[in-house]
Amino acid sequence: MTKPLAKKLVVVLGDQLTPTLAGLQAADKASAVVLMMEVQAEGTYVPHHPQKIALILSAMRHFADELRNLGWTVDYVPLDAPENTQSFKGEVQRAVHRHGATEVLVTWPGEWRVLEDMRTWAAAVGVPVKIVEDDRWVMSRAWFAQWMQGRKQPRMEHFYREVRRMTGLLMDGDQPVGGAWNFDHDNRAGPPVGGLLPLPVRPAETLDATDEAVLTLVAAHFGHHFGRLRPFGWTTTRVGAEARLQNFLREGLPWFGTYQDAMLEEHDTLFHSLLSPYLNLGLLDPLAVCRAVEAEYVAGRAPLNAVEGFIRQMIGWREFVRGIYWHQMPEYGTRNALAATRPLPKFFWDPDATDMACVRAAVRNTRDHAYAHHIQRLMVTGNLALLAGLDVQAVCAWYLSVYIDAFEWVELPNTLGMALHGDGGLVGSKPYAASGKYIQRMSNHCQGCRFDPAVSAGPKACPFNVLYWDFLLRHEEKFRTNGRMGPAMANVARLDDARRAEVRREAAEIVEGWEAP
Ligand code: FAD
Ligand code: DLZ
Ligand code: SF4
Repeated sequence: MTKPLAKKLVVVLGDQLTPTLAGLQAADKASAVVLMMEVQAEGTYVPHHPQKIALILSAMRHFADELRNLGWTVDYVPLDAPENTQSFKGEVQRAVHRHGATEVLVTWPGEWRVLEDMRTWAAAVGVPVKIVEDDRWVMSRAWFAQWMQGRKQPRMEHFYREVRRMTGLLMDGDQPVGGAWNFDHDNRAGPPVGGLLPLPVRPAETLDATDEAVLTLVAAHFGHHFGRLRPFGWTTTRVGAEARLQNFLREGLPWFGTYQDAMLEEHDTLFHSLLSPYLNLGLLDPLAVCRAVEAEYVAGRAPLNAVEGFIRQMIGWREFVRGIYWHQMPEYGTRNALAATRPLPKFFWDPDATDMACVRAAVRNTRDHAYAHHIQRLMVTGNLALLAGLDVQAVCAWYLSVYIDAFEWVELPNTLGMALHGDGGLVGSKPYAASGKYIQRMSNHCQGCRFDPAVSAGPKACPFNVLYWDFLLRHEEKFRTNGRMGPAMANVARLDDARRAEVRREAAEIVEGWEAP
């Protein structure tokens, strides 16, 4: 007698929208059923920005069609299905019964929280649940664990060189193209003035019926969350994401490096690619994107500083933070090395509640587009949170909820580690603490601000200046021995007692003057 075929239920999550996903490859198209589920719990465990929820749900619906066209049987549970239990586990349980499945296959998720939940599914649903490794990464978790062995201070730059060698990206034999691994010194120009055409702010997208249905649904269920739902400028399909990539290669990449760290009051995106949500959802393949970017250099259409800078973000930072996340969780999420506990002020949800022009622009961008570029995230809101000692957990929850591309594997190391130094120096060797002078150099925000970046005391003083000195004073003991903090700590050491007391008093006045939400 032949054994009856096992009926597999393949679960595909909202950030696993890749036709070659490991979980799909491990199943037989002819007999398996793919389960995709929209659940309220995933929209509310932190109050995600409505545009982020809309992007994920609409991209999921489009991907379900893509899979059906490829011959898969897809069981898609919409958010408003009357019997929807609104949780992953509840929906997997119902689907196992519905289809008489004998095994559940699921690909490794993007968040520790979801992995922990998955580990309870088997007991709840009564059939084996196999979690297969996500292979959409250049460096596997296992490779990273080995690389970490014996390293107390893992450095992204060392990791990045390994990945360059491994992939051959921008390599000339065993040497880096152009004779250097890193061209960051060419990538620190202030804001562009005249002559240059910045990347257009997201061209109006033709929303299809699927997008419109999702936007209506999201408005009804999540419309009260922070952030505007419309205008909705994100593309929700693989074809659309590829078109955005092509647009970036032409319009943004040549200037990406030079203006990578710049900020402009009147332009929210400058030459940034805005590709992170598509990469993180699985609509774009990171390595294919890097190869396309490298080809622009080879063809002479983009300079090396731009191409190397972009590739470093992708195979350097993006892969590195993912490695750190899975290597260090769950303990990593509880770290708070600088004991930062102050509640978030109102202006994190209301740009009009602050007079700081740079902060207002970053929060406005976040509210309107669920987006802020890296320097806004790191050197404006992140820097402010670091300097003011804002609560690490609350800041991380804010970043996870408000950004279109935020999944915990990438959000947490960037926020807790890079921006807040909450991991004590695992992601970055020194805190990215900066005064208003940095923001003045890299942006035109200060020109229209009621504060003055050249002033460090009194009513005109830029709050970043006062808080910067207060931060260094608060952590003087800790950073005294950090070589990379040397010049800053030498300046702090020179402050006399009267100036120290003045800094502390003014810093307290600033943070205590911030309105609560
Ligand atoms: P570009 O500037 O065009 O960069 C190209 C690509 O490089 C990005 O699409 C992204 O995939 C990758 N990249 C660049 N920097 C990083 C980085 N530090 N870590 C990982 N990938 C990087 N990125 C997220 O994808 N999700 C997040 O939730 C997230 N949270 C962040 C929180 C803080 C506090 C900080 C400082 C950074 C965070 N980043 C996050 C990294 C970075 O800011 C975004 O990837 C970038 O702004 C996305 O916009 P873009 O596609 O226009 O990027
Ligand atoms: C963020 C999110 C949201 C808002 N909604 C869903 C959903 O309805 N269904 C789904 O499969 N995933 C959603 N996600 C993504 C998850 O919260 C989570 O980040 C991923 O499952 C991690 O792999
Ligand atoms: Fe920001 Fe200070 Fe410049 Fe105002 S003066 S925009 S607060 S850095």
